[in-house]
Amino acid sequence: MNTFPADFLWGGAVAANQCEGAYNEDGKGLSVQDVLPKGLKGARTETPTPDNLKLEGIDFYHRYKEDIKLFAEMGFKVFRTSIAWSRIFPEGDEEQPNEKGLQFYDNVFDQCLKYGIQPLVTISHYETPLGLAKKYDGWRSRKLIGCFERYCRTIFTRYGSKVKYWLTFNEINSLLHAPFMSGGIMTPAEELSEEDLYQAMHHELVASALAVKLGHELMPGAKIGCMILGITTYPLTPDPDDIIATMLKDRETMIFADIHARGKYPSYLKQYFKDHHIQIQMEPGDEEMLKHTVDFISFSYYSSNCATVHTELGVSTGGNLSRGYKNPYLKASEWGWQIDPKGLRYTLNKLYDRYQLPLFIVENGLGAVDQLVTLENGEKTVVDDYRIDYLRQHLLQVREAIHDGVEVMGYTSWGCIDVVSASTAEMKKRYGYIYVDRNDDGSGTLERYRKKSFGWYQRVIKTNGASLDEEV
Ligand code: BGP
Repeated sequence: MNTFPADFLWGGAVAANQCEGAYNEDGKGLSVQDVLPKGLKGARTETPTPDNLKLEGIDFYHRYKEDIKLFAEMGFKVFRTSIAWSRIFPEGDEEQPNEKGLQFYDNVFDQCLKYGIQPLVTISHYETPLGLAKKYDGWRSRKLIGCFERYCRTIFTRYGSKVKYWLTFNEINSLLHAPFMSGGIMTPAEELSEEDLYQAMHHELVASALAVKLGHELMPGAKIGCMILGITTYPLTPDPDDIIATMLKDRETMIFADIHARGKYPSYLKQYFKDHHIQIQMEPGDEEMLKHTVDFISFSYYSSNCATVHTELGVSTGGNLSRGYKNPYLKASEWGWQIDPKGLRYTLNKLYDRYQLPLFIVENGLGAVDQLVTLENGEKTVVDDYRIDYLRQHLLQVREAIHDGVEVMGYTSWGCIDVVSASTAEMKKRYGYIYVDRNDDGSGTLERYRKKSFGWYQRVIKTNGASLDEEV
C-alpha cells in the first residue's frame, strides 16, 4: 500500500561548506570549516591549508546550474542546502552584507525554482564565521545572537519570496559534542565546563526562536523548523537500569526538540542544572522569546545505538557524534555506523507521539566507497546496489510510519551529489546519486556521473514511492 501523501517533498540535501568550494571568492570570509582540514576528527589549523578538500568542495559554486539540472532530472521537489553565513557577512559582525554573496544564493534559488524545486535552507550548518569564533569564542558569547539576527533579517528580506522552508541550526544538539565545528567555540573542548556548553546552547536556542519570530513576521506563510541530530538509543538489555540509562541518554537529544517545540526548558533539565550547580545566565525577555516555537521538526537519521550500565557487555560503536554501544542485531556501514531502517520508523513515531508536529527527514543515507565503471556503451557509472538497498529499506519504514499516522512532510537524502564528508573530510565516503570525480588527494576532473541509484530514485519520486515495492 502506498501511503506517501501527494504533496510529499522528495529531494536531497547538501551543505554549503561541503560542496561549494570557492572558499575565498567574491568576498567570502573564512568559516570554522575552512580551518578543519581533516574534519571533526582532526586538529584545526591557524589558516586554510592546501590539503583541505572542503576549500574546493565539489565546485558547486561554479557548477550549480548543471547540478540543479541533474536534481531536476531526478524529479526533486525540494533541495536542501545551507547559506554560508560568511559569504553574506564575511567576519560575521559587519553592519552591511556582501552583495556578491547574496547574489550567489539568488542565482541558486532561481535555478531551483525554474525547475519547480523548492529550496529548503539551513541558516547555519556548521559554518559559523571564523571571525565570530576568534573574536567572541563563538556561541559562548551572547553577542552572536545580535549578529545572527542581522544575518537572518538580511536573508529573510532578500529571499523571502523564493524560499518557503527554513531550518535554523543544523543538528543543534551537536553543540554539546563538537563545540568548535557546531558552535564556533575556540576554547578547547576539554577546558569547557558543562555550564559553558549549556550557556552556549541557551544562546543558540534564543537565536533559533528569534529566527522563527522574525521569519514569521517578514515572510508570512514561511515554515521554519529546527534540526536535530537524531540519536536513537535502545537499551542493550532489559535491565531496568539500562532503561533508565537509555532515557537519560535520550534526553541529551530531546532537550533541544523539547525547547523548540514546547517553548520552554523542560523540568528534567532544570533539575539537572540544580543538581550539577549549573547556572545559566538568562536575560529578561529570553523566556518570552523561547515561546516562538517551530512549525515542524526536522532531523538527520543514519543509525542507532545502545545504552547500558553493563559496560563490560558493551562494545562501543561509531556514528556521527553519537556515542553508544553496538546492537548485536544490526550490521554497520564501512565507517562503523549501524544500519537500522526500523529505527527510523521508531524515531518518527516517538517524535510525533511527543510533539504532534509535522516531521521532515532532512538527512539519511549510506556513506560508502564507490567504484566508477565504464559500461559497454562507454557510459561511466557506479553500480551502487548497496546504497539503493539502504535507501529503499529506510523509505519503506518511512511509509510504515506514515501508515502509523505520523505526519511526514518530506525526505531529503544526505549528499544527493557526492560531497566532502563532515566528520572525516574524506571524498571517498560518498552518499550521492551523482558521482563526482574527485579524490581524497584532491585529484580528479570534477566531472559528474549518474550512478545506478540516480535512475532508481527518479522512479521512486515519479511513482510517489509506489516503486519501493519492487525488489532491486
Ligand atoms: C551530519 C551532518 C552533515 C553530513 C552527515 C554525514 O552529521 O549534518 O553535514 O556530512 O552528517 O556525515 P559525514 O559527512 O561525516 O559522513
